[in-house]
Amino acid sequence: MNADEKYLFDLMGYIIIPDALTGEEVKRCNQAIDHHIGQLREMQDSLAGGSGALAGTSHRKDMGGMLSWDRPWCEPFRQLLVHPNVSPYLDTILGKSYRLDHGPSLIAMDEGTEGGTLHGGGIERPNFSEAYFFKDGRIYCGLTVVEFMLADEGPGDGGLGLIPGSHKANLACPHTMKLYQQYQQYVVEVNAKAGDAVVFTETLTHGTLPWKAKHQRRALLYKFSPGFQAYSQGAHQVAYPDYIEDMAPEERAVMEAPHIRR
Ligand SMILES: O=C(O)CCC(=O)C(=O)O
Repeated sequence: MNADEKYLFDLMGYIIIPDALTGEEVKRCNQAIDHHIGQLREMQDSLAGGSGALAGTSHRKDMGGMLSWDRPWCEPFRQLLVHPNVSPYLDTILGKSYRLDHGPSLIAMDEGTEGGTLHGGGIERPNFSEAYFFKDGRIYCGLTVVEFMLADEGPGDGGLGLIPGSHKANLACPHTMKLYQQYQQYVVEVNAKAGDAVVFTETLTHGTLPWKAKHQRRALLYKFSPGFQAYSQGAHQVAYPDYIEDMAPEERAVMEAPHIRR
């Protein structure tokens, strides 16, 4: 990650890495997804928050579990955890020894699929797991998304939308803006090609614009955290020692693996 890219990420809260993946890598991911297409599920609930500007004729489709698929299907997804075109960005943003917090998950949208409300950002950062600040020449960032595009997202298609700079916002985003009903000119529709990767801090206000293109949207999301902290429990199945059972609930709470407490 060079000095210009660092400046842009700090300024805007996101950066696009063009051609992060080769055409062959994109093809291998898409073939593996096609092989498991029966696992793609349309969401039961709407993400549009009742907004007419985000409404559509169907809900978003999701799929997960790629890292546990049989070989060779899992392989392209495992390689993305440490991809040489992407890890240097995560090393800079999260520090070396970053960890997979959760994911990967696929977002798939067919023509007419509704969007999802904008969320996160500014004062909505609930705690340090999603913090963003800059100190002594270094970026300090909590939960960070790498969104690998497995299909083109061109102008007017919809898809990933975000408010540049909102990771530093000090005031709440207007509700009508989160619903994409007002101030649409300040919401950037991210345009990227299959193979590009968009890296953004989860504190950036972001969401999904209704999908208008004829082809299926496919975006693959990995969510990373610095190695020392967690937003979720990640892949860890923590085997607690037996004596935990004998502890008072408040004592037990202190023993838990790093994860977001709700
Ligand atoms: O559609 C997108 O790419 C954004 C997804 C999103 O908002 C999220 O995963 O929190």
